[in-house]
Formats: sequence, structure tokens, C-alpha cells
Amino acid sequence: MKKIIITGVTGQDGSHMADYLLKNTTDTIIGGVRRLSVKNHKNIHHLSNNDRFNLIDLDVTDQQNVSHVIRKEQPDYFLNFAANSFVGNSWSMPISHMETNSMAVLYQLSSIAEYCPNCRYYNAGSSEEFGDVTYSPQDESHPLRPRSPYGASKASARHIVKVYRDSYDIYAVQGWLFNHEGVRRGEEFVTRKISKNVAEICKALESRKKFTPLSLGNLEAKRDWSDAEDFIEGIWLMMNNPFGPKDYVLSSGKTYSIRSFVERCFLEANIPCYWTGSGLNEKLFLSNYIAEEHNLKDTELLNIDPKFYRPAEVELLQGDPSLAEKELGWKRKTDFNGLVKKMYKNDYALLS
Ligand code: G4F
Repeated sequence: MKKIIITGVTGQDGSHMADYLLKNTTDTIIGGVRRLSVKNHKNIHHLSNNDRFNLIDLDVTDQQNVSHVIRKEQPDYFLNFAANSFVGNSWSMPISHMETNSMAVLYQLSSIAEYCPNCRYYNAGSSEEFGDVTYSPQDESHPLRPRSPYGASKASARHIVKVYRDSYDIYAVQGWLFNHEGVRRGEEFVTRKISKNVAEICKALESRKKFTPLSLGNLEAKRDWSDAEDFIEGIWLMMNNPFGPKDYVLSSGKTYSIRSFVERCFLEANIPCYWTGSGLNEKLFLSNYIAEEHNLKDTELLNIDPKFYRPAEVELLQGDPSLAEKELGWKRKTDFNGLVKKMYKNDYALLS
């Protein structure tokens, strides 16, 4: 029976990883949590009576705390999902992004090197490190060209992970994870924002109530979206790789615009609609034949708000997962349409 520390265990990836390990191993899971005045344990509430799941106080930006935990617990695996993960916020909080996403990795690895060198280490890397991409699809050889303080913090962490792996022979890896979404996704990320708002609009239309249109920024950016639960399995394969510690791209290999996600989600909700205007004046309206039938003429479903644009955008992300598929035998279960459906249905059910 092994001991596994998961940081960021209350978030999307950390909580799915805890679920996965409790189901597929006999190991003990220690979730590291930061005390907040308002508890955010919704994603791990169902684990509160599980004997193999314990929580400890852990703030990844507190070097002393991190060092003490690693020395005391002597974990077999340390999986670091704690991060400032919202790219849009990283221009207003660049230092916090560097501290949480990069310096914290240095604290963890320096403590592992000193007190627990056999511990296997994972850090959550990102396709945002590729940034201003030079070719598609992006693979493990693509240069790091970040466009945001967030991307720069993850790229910096990648170098730290490699230096510790090469210098101290630590099993340390950082996957390049492309966008991964699902029912536990934070509501500020674009996919969840869309699925939640479309579900609310659908409910409002059904009950003939007023609603606020969905407001978005750049509709043309393209992302390679997958189901977060599929990625958890890929990460665990990376941590137990017969080829040794190596960084892999996890992605679907396909890319879709934000606009496509919007259209697919309204289709899933069975709300017929059409676009008008362009740029900042672009809007999505309820189709006339439905609008007239329900006395809802000129009903606006979506508009553009410049405040959701970023100072610098990653226009296109499309990953090449073939190395992970070949060497790790990694497979995905959910495709783009399946993901939109799952997220929309979950948000609709939450309103019932
Ligand atoms: O959902 P997003 O905020 O995710 P983003 O920036 O791609 O980052 C996510 O994926 C990364 C992996 O590539 C992770 F490393 C990172 O932690 C995070 O999980 O935005 C997606 C796209 C962007 O192009 C953004 O400009 O959607 C565009 N967008 C348009 N309107 C919007 C909105 N994004 C948000 N969050 N909100 C909007 O209203």
C-alpha cells in the first residue's frame, strides 16, 4: 500500500485523481488543502467517510509547510495540481501565478531531493506553454512560446522539473495537458460558463421567464478540448511509465472554436438560433419561428463583451497525443460532442 499526496485536491483534476486512485488502487490518499474562510470542498465531499482518504493543511506557497509535510509523510507519489489555473486572471496577478505555479514546484522538488528522493513527482503542465504556436498539431518537441504570465509560469516550472529530474535522478514529470473540462470545471472557464448559461436560458425559456444573455469574449480562438476524467488516467500512466520519467502531450488531436462550442451547446439544448453582426457587435438570437410562437421576438441569447478579451491571446491549440497513445497505451473515451452533452446535461440537471 503506497502513500500519495495530492495538492489541489478540491479542484477539478485533484478531486478526479483522488476518485480514480481510490477506485483503481489500494493506496492511501492524502489531500493537501489550504484553509479558506469559505470552504470549497464540494468536489471531495463524497470522500469524507473514506478511510483511505485524509486531508492535511498544505499551502504550496509556504516552503516550510511543504518541506515539513514531505519530510514527515514520506510519500511514494506527490501529485501537484494546486495552481492558479485561470489564464485570464494572470495579467492582473502575475506574481501570484509565478509563486503558485512555479516557485511552489521548486519548493516541492527541493524538499523531495533532500528528504524523499524516491518519491515520484507530477506537476500539471499546460498547452499554454506552447502559446504562439509555430506548427500544428503541437507535440512534445514544440518550442515553449507562452503568451500570458500563466503560460510563462508553467513553462518556468517545466524547466525546474527537468533540471531536478536530470540533476538528482528524481522520477519527476510534467505533462502537457491541453484543455480538459467536465462537470467539476470552474464556472469562470469558457466551456462551463457556456454550458451553465445555456442550461439557465433553456430553463427560463421553458418556464417563460426572463433571462440574461450569455456574454463572451473572443469567439474565434480554437482549443483542443477533452474530458478531464480521460486525462487522469493518462497522468497515472505517466507516473508508472516503463520507459521511465518522460513528459507527454495529452490532448484529443482535434481543435474547435469557442463559437463551435456555443453552437453545439445550443443544439444540445434544442434552442434554434442565428448569428447577426460581426466583431464586438455580433449577437446570437432565438430563431424567429420559435420566438414568434412563444411571443419572444428579438430575444438575444448571446452578446460580446470586450472585458472578456485578453491582452494577448493563444489563437490556436491542437495537440498531438500520438506519443502517449503509443508508449503509454493511453486512450480517450469522450469526444467533443460527448463532452458538450455531458456538461450541458449536468448543468441542466443541477437546475431541476
Ligand atoms: O476556458 P478558458 O479560460 O481556458 P484557457 O485560457 O484555454 O486555459 C485553460 O486551458 C489551459 C490548457 O490549454 C490550462 F492550462 C489552463 O489552466 C486552463 O485550464 O479560455 C478558453 C478560450 C480563450 O481563448 C478565451 O479568450 O476562450 C476564450 N474566451 C472567450 N470568451 C473566454 C471567454 N474565456 C473565458 N474564460 N471567458 C469568456 O467569457
